[in-house]
Formats: sequence, C-alpha cells, structure tokens
Amino acid sequence: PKQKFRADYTAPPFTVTTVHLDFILGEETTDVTAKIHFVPNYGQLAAGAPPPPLVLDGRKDIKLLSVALGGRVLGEGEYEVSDKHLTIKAPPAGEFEAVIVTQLRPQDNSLLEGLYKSSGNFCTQCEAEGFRGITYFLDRPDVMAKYTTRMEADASLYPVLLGNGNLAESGQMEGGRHYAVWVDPYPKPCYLFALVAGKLAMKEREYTTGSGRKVALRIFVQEGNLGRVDHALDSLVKSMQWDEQVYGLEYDLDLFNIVAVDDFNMGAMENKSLNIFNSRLVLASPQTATDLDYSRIEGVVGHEYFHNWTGNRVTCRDWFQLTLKEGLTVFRDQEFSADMNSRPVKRIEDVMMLRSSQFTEDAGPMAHPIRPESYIKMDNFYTVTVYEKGSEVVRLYHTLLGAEGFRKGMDLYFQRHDGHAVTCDDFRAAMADANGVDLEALGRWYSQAGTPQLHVTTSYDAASRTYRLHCKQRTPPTPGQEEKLPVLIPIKMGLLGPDGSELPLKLQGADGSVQDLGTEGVLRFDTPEATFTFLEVPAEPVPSLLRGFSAPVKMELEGQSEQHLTFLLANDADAFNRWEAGQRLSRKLLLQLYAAAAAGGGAHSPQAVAERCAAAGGVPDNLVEAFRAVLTDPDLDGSFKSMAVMLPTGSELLDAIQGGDPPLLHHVRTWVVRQLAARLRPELEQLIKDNDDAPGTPYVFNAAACARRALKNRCLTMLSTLEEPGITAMLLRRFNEAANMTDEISALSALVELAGPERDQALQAFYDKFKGEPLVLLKWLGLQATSNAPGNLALVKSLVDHEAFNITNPNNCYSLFLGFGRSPVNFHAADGSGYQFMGDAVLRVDGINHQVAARMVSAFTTWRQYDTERQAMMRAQLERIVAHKGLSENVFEIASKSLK
Ligand code: DPP
Ligand code: ZN
Repeated sequence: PKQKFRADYTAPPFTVTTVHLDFILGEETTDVTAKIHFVPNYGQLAAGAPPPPLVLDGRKDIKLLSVALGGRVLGEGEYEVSDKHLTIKAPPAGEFEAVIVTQLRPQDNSLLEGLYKSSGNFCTQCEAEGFRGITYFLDRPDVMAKYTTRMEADASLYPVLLGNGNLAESGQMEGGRHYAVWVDPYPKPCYLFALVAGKLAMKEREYTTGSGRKVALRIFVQEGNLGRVDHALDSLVKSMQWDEQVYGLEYDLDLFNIVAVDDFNMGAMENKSLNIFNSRLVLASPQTATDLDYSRIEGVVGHEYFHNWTGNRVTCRDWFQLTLKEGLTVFRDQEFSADMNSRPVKRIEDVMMLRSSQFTEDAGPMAHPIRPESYIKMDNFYTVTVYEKGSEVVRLYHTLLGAEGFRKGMDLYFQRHDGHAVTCDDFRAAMADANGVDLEALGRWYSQAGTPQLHVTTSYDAASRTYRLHCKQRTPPTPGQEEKLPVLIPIKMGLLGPDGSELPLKLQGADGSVQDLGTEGVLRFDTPEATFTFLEVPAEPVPSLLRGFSAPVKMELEGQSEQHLTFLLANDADAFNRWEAGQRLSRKLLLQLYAAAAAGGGAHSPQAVAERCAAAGGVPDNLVEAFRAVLTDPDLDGSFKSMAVMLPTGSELLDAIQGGDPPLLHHVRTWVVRQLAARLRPELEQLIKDNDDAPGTPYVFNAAACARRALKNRCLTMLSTLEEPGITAMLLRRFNEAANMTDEISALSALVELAGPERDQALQAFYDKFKGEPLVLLKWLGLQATSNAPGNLALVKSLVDHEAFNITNPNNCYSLFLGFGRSPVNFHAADGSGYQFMGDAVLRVDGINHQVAARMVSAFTTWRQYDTERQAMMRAQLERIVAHKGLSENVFEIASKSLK
C-alpha cells in the first residue's frame, strides 16, 4: 500500500463546475449516470502539447458501463480502468463534459462507504473517500462543484427520496416508480454529497432565523421511532440559535434534513442539508436512552449543524487539513454543550477523555500531529488527536485572544474563505490578522506530535516579597520525530493566599515594567525555559496553574504537596482546578499502591492485592476527608461532586506506568473505591436519599435533573463495590423499579461487576424487556463485553453467536469487540486468550467492513505499555494480522505502524 504525503500536495490538473447525477435505484443493480463538467486547471500548455491525462478515482467493486466525452462514447483504447482509477488518456483541450455510467450493487456493499443499503433503505457515506464508490471522480476536497441529483426508485418500497439542497421536481413514473430531482446551489466537495431513498417516517418543526428566513427542520426515522426524535429536534433548534448568538452565523437554505440509519461507521455526517446520523445519536426516550445519550445527541446534532459553516461553506484543501474543520467544530460543539449545561463539568468530561485516549495515542506508535504528514487510508485519521487535541489547539487561540478576539478572527476567516477549500495556516492567519498579533508560535502545535511536558518549580522570597515560577518544557520523541521544539503554552493561573483568597497578580516584564493581571492571568510560555516573577506577594501563595486546562500538556508542579492539593480542592476559584487537585491526590495514591502491589511479584489475586495495598498504608485520611468535604459542600453542583470523587481512569494511569499490568491496576483501583465507599458510607447513603426522585417524577433532561441522577448513581456504584448482600439486593430492586434508562443501566452495570445470581437475573430480565430494541441491546452487549467478571471471555464468545448480535452492523461490533477491549481483566488475561479472541475478530470483521476492523485492531496499538509477557502476546497478534492474506489497507496501516 502506498503512503500519501502532505508535502506532495499539488492543485488538481482539472476542476469541476457542475455534476449531474442520475440514479436508477434497483433491487439487483443500481445504475449511475454522472455528467461532469471539467475545466482545465493545468495552466498554459507548451505549443502543440496535449492536455495531461484525466485520472479519476474509483473502486474495484463499481462496474464501468460507458464513458463519453463531449457526447462521443469512448472506445476501449481511449481509457484505462484499474482497481483504483479510470484514466482518460487524451482529454480534449479546454472545458468539456464527461458522461460516466457505472453500475453498483448497494445491497452487497458491506463497507458502508459510498452507496449502500441499511434496513432496506438506500443511503450514502462519502467522507473521506467514499464518493469513488459511486462513480469515477476527482475524489478530493479541493474540487468543489454544484450538484444536481436525480433519483428514481420503486414508489412503494422507497416513498421518500432525499438529496442535497432543495427539491426541484418530483413525480410518478410508469411501473409504480417515481423520481425526484434535488438541486444544491452551494458548491461543495464530493465528500458532502448524500442521497437517501427509503420508507421513512418524518417529524418536522419550523425555525425562523434571526434575519427572518423560515427553515423546515425534518428528521426521518423508521416508522416506530417517530416518538423518539423530539430531543434531537430540540437540540437542532438550540444549535441554530447558539450559532447565531455566538458567531452571527445563520443557516443558508430553507430545508435541513436529518436521517437516522442503523448501519453507519461513524457517529454522523454533515452532508449539505442532508445530515445522515447513526440512529444511536438521534433516537432518545427516557425509557431507552441515558443522560449520557441525551447529552451526546445534543452535542453531535450541534457538531454536524455547526459544520455547515466550519467544514461545508469553508472546507479543507486536502485531508491532511482535516483538523481545520474537525478541531474547530469540536471546539464549537464543546462550547455549545458548555453553554447548554454545566460549563465546568463539560470541561472535566472532555479533559478526562483527552487524557484517557488522546494522551495514550500521542504516546504510542500511532502518534501523529493534529495535521498528519502522511497516511495510507485517510479513514484511519479520524482520530482523537485530529478531533480532540485539534479542539484543544483551537482553544489555545480562544485563551490567548479572548472571546472577542476569537470572534473577530472567525469573522475574517469567513470573509476571506467562504466558498473555498483552505488550510490550517489560513485559519491561523485569519486569527492573527484580525487581531493584529503574531500567532506563528502556535504553528508547531500543528506539526509536532506528542504531549508536551510542562515542569514548574516555584520559589518565594519573603524579604523582597517576590514569587517566581520557573517553567521548563519538553516534548518526548514520537515515531519519525526525534527532535522537538518548544511550543506556545498559555498558562492560565492565579495565586491563592493562605486564607484561600485570590491574590492580585503583578507580573514583572523583561524590561522591568509591571503588568497588572488582576487576580487571573494567562502566561505565554513559548521557550524551553522561562521564569515568571510576581511582585508584592505578601506571603508564600499556593499556585493554581493551567486553570481550565488551558493547554493540552502534562504538568508537573514540583513541591506541590498533599496539603496544597487538599487546599486547592477546597478553595480554588477555578472549578476545573478544584477537580484537578482531587485527581492529582488520587493519582498519586493509586500509583503508589500499584507499585506496592506489584512489588515482589507473585499472584495478584484481588485478595493479595488488598493485603499489599493495606500494608502499604491504604487510603490516607486526608483524601477521605477531602472527598467528604466535597460531597457535603452545599454549594457544589451534583454533577461536579460525582466527577470529583471519580478516580482517574485505568488507561490514564497506565500511561504513567512502565510495563503495566492492567488486571493488577484494576484490582488496586477497585480496592481504593471500596475503601472510599466504606469510609464515606454515611455521606453516600445520605446523598442517595437526598437525590432520589419521588416515585412518579417524570424524566426531564436538564442540568439540575442530570446532576441529581449522576450523583445518586455514582454513590450507588461506589457502595456496590462493598459486595454486601443488602446492597446487592437494593441494586436489584432499583434495577427492577427504575423509572428511566439512566437509573436502570447504572444499577445493571454495577450488578454486572458482581458475581452471583443477581447478575444473571438482571441481565436476563433486561434482555427480555428490550429484545425488540436494537439500540438498547447495544448497552446490554457492551456491559457484558466490558465486564471484569473473572473468566468472562466465555460469555463474550457466546454473545458473538447470540441472536441479538449482528456482525455486519458497526454499532454491534463497537459494543461487543471494542467493549471487550476495554476490559482490563479479560482482554488482558494473562494467558493471552483475550488477545487471541480479538485477533480472530479483527480478521473476521475485516472481511466485511475495513473501517470497523481498523478501529478494533487499535486495541493492540498500546502493546508497549504493558509487561513483557503481554507485550510478546500482543505483538504476536499484530504480526499474525499483518501476515494475513487479503488484509485491508485500513487494518494493514494500523497494525504495521504499531509494530514499528
Ligand atoms: N461525520 C464526521 C464528523 O462530523 C466526519 N466529518 O466528525
Ligand atoms: Zn465533524
């Protein structure tokens, strides 16, 4: 397989102005006629020289029926077809029209890229390079054209026909068929093309934009799901209002459609005016969806809607620039969710995710800059790095420029680039020019992989009343990038006096001047080392650094004592840093106990782990008291409390351990939770009482109601680890009586971790109740797959053959296989059985769907983090996979890079 390099970018030799697509949708075959108007872009030709050949992208499963240029059908010698291309050897000089007819079999397209069928309906997915599965084309985002789509199909099987833009024409045809013509007035890259034909029910709402445009918002789902779309519709309305208020951006057509499909590789897709969503990100009812589902739906509906400007109106020049639209749009959806719900809690959730998955990716063999330098399959670069770290980098601009400056930059960005395909450098230039500042220093965030490490020491001089922060930074080497340069790290900070009050910040400049920062400032740290000096500091302060997680770095603050952390947890004005102080306390403890439990080797039964942890000092009083103070603080939000008593994730901790043993770490972590539960029991029980809803309380999704459920369920989950019969019985009762899915699944997931009849009883009851609900069964599959119950692999294997499991459906694979990959105990079983199972599954799924298999093989990429025995076994699986005949490029790229 061939790598593509960012450095090799050249403009396309031809561009396209208009595309007319005509789909004859059928049960056996679907014929596509593409009329494409090409315009030369190859510049001046030398005298007498012919135009260069026209090389179009394609895929081996599409059948070329004919190709004509300027009305003349080409003979065999005039073009060449390979697995990946159609080459027209001698295109005419000047503009011309090509008519290409291809034949597809969408019902056999299990890749779910291009045109395929889901639950009997036709739909498409073209990002990143799926359009070439429909017709031969210049499948690259810098070729922007106006699209007209005509489709015809059987009227009774496919009563709904949808395309991009506006419906221009529709009507009945002979033989029970009908047709529709859709015209999209906005030029777009082909990855934003979409089509849907099927039997779908629809719910509509009208929205009026700030300037008075009436927009019909429509959500299409399968008949029985019409009662579950209100939350997505509400979220869409909120997104549209928010983008008008915050960025002055209005929707630009009279129609906005969302279609939910069950078989979808990604979460959702922002096709112009015809978003196609994975149904799990549209459908919600209190009985079938959790608070987490509700908030994800709100976030993703927002995300795809926001793409209309950041992605569609202004798009990417090439796929290396993906973070231009994704980092920016994730930043926008994060801010939207923060405004709709609790801002600190949203920030905490996002940082937890970043630390547990992106930091791991950035420390492993697949580490890549947010703007990658090369790829084999672009689909493999829809990563947490491009998305989430990309969003953190956009946040750097926001932190440095402030909300107003950032808005100015966005305005200039749209003014300059509307209707164009541009680069990350164009974005940075717009931000810089709009604010008259130099932002070159942010450039390295785009080109360097790896998580920068920020090391801070402090010193206080009582005589001169000066306080100094000495900062150093270093980014560890990543594959292909040995040497790293310093990056610009904005350090948002404050200093706390001994009574917890915020001290005024008088920062000394290099020239001796004094800058008054108020009580919170942003330090610009962009050199290998620097010292920041604060004057008139009355007593040695407690520093609160990197507030709100102002840069995606790993910070070590030398001399930050447990007293300081406890003090910050109780007093910091920055809610994020209060949470962070608690995380640092528990991380320290967990790593210490892990080291103690690991020392001496031998058996690591939960019992042995418990003894070693206890002998090493157990959980100190200061941590218990700090958590008690948080739990009982009347001024703190319930969601925040629930996050504050949550320990760092296993994968975040493994990132800090050399040669880690995942089951051992799991036992240590569980033991600590159990100690906390035992010692905080009265508080936990009181909070459960206080936050339990009175019987009959209707479910509502809002910050206050979610906070009550989050806190109550966190307390219950902690108590469940005590494994007392009374508590287990209470969980089973709560499970049986739950009034909504949030409470139901929370009780079930606690029960699934316990051995005993209650576990089986609850799982069976849940299955019987939700047999006909595929989205709910995803949770049922996922909980069992992820369970750390000893020997659970046998159960997981039996689920693969269960009638509820469908291996051709991506969501099913994600729940079962990716779920299993998240079980520290069973995926990482010492005998290698979990690895063998996953290796087999990757190869089996790769025969069906390459993108899904590629995500699954990622379970092995962290192999270097573990002990030598596990390393060898995981490596062996990767080698077996790479050696497999007929492996997809998607899986090959990830497996082979992981081995390097
Ligand atoms: N559909 C994916 C997203 O919105 C890729 N664009 O992020
Ligand atoms: Zn996106």
